[in-house]
Amino acid sequence: MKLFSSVKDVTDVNQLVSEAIKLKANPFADEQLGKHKTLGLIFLNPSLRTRLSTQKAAMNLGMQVMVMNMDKEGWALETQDGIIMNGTTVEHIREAAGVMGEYCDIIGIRSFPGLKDRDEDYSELIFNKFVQFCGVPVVSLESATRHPLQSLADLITIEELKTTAKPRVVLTWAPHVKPLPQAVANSFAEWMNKADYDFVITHPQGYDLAPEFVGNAMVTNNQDEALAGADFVYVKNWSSYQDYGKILSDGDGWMMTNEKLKLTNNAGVMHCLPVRRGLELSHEILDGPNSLVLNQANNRVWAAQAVLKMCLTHTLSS
Ligand code: AN0
Ligand code: CP
Repeated sequence: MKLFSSVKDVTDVNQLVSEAIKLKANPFADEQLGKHKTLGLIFLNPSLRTRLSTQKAAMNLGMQVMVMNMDKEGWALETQDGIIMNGTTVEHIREAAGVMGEYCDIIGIRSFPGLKDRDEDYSELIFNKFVQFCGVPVVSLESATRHPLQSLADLITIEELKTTAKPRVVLTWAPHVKPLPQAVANSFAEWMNKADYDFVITHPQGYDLAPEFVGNAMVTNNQDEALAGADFVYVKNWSSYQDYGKILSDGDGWMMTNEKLKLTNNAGVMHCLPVRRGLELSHEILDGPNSLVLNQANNRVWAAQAVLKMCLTHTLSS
């Protein structure tokens, strides 16, 4: 089955980035490709960017789009196999995914982790069941452990703006009031490791990401050391992987500010959004010349368009 959930699902990442940049210059070049094809976007969690950018990308390719807010408008989904459904769930994911596959040529699905059971979250239960039972290509709109369309947009943004072949890219943890998934950070790390940059991850103790995502990145608990000479700083909160789903401290002093920007090589500052102003990132950075958050949001369209084009032309590797 064809799917896009990880950098590993892409045969040639450089080619995918070039494709996205080409589509950005000429958005309607393939407007016949998706004619009479339907994209179904299924959301089990909220979204602004993913929903609109993927919809826009599909429209640029001439596709029809159906959006379903499953969490609010669908039947309560059962995901466990073999159980007697005499509780609150109404419809099993086997039937729900199968039915949607009947109506759609490509399905995109967003399903956040529960942040209670690490093994269940990291087994990608819901995403994988959709892949198994819907019978059409599936694109992750952020799953329990990854957010590949975001990471591709982030990679495009860095490729467009880098001034050296191997920029120093720093992923820094930031404070937040709610326990958030590790998905954006995991995925960013996975794509950065693939890109052969000078990639550094910094976070307080207890926030190490899963080793399979850290890869060969340099990891330090000293944020100042990480930021020294950075060309790009990617700011993101995540909850603990070790003490799964927990917030371990208030993260005082970890917010990215103009003062910290002085340590960098006048770095571009990135965030996937939505961002908590004055908590994760300072107002001055978000409103200042170093912020790349709108460049990233813009590139979500071209990332999605390149991936949908890949699905339509059957060039996904897995
Ligand atoms: C989500 C997360 O951190 O995974 C979605 C980010 C795109 N963020 C929040 O829930 C704030
Ligand atoms: N960055 C991102 O995925 O935003 P949404 O959650 O609003 O889709």
